[in-house]
Amino acid sequence: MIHKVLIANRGEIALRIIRACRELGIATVAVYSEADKDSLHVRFADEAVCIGPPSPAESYLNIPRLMAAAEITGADGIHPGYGFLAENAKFAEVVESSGINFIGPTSEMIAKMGDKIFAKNMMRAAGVPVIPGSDGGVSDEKEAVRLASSIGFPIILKAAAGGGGRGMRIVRDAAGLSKAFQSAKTEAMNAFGNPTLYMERYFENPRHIEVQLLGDGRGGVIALGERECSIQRKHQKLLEESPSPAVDEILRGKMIEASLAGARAVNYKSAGTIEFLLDPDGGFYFMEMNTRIQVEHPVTELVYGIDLLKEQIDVAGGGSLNETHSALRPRGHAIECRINAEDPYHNFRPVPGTITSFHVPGGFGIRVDTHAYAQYRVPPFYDSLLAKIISHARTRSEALNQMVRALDEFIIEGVPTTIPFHKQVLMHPEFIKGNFDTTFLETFHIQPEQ
Ligand code: MV4
Repeated sequence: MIHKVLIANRGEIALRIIRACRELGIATVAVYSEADKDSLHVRFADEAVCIGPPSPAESYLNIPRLMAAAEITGADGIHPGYGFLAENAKFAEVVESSGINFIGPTSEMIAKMGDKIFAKNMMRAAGVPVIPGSDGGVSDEKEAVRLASSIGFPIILKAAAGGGGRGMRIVRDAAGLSKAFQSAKTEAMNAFGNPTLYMERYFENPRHIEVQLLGDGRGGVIALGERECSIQRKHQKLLEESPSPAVDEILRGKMIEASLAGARAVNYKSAGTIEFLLDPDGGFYFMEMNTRIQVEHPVTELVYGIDLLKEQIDVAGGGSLNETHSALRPRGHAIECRINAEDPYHNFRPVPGTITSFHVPGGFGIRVDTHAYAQYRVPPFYDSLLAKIISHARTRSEALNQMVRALDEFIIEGVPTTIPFHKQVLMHPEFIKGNFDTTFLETFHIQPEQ
């Protein structure tokens, strides 16, 4: 059992964790940087500790300061949220060795899944289909040439320590391989401190589909369907939905079986996600595993009627999954729009500043997760996510219709937001038909409204 949770995060996810703890009767400790002293997570937590100046390195990424805050408040659990230190194996290890419950998987699991080559090999051994490519790292240019000719062009080079799309190079022919290999290697070294690259066959028009997992680390594991995450820009997801318009009952069954096999093979504990690439021909392939609660978790919560944060905290405290978990069935369709303080008509440039008016939509089937309020100052130091609107209805078309209505109701003044962009996506005929892939936003050029 956990009695007091320190939330090593900020923004909407800090509030989301505080709400789950409240309902579980668990006390909460907020930590905040000097830039976040007026934030709602500070107001809503039972206690709050200022951990430093605005820069993430001196606050939300600073392990000694976080551990000091946990020690002085007597927290017996730490929730990392997403981003920041959520998938930092070193942090999880420090938390574990101080005798505090890290609300996530073990540090060992985070390290294993953080090594994308190791993760692929583990999943392949568990019988999960993985993207064809090199079985290990690509040691030098000569090996890159040899491998590419056996895989066939185009290929993609990825960083073993990367993930989420950073440090990747698409190579279309042998002539481009040498330069791409060297620059990807340098970039991987600079970004992750590890130059190791691996190679895969490159799929031109994939969909990005992920399966939500929950494990108790005692052999209990469930898969809560898939999320369609293909609407993204520069590896930032903008809109997610569940179920995917591209997944039928048969494919869903196969993706769930593969995900369960993967999770069981590692005796997974906590909430986690397996990311798949779905080829237009219907083949699906493991890409990577995320060992955190994700931004888009609410679409799964609404479709499956389960509070994933409460479950994640419960299994961290030693709780087991039971027959009520195995009996969960999907109902209807949910869609999430991420509302960022960004100008979608100027390259999604983040625009910090003061929100002068703020009115949140509501009504049937609408949930809004936000830390913003009227007069809130959006700081320039962090991610620009302001709010998530999630709509849930019996059918996809009703959920889309409700979402358009909610976007129309949302009043945010003082900073530009991605609201008008979302309305344009939701009204696009190919999006409405469910006919899109990860290249959708590159081909669909949005225009400022008249
Ligand atoms: C791929 C791919 C095609 N083929 N892997 C990996 C991380 C994820 N966020 C994007 N990733 C991709 N991996 C293979 N073998 C296509 C993507 C991909 C992508 C790649 C380059 C530039 C933009 C992209 C947008 C979505 C997906």
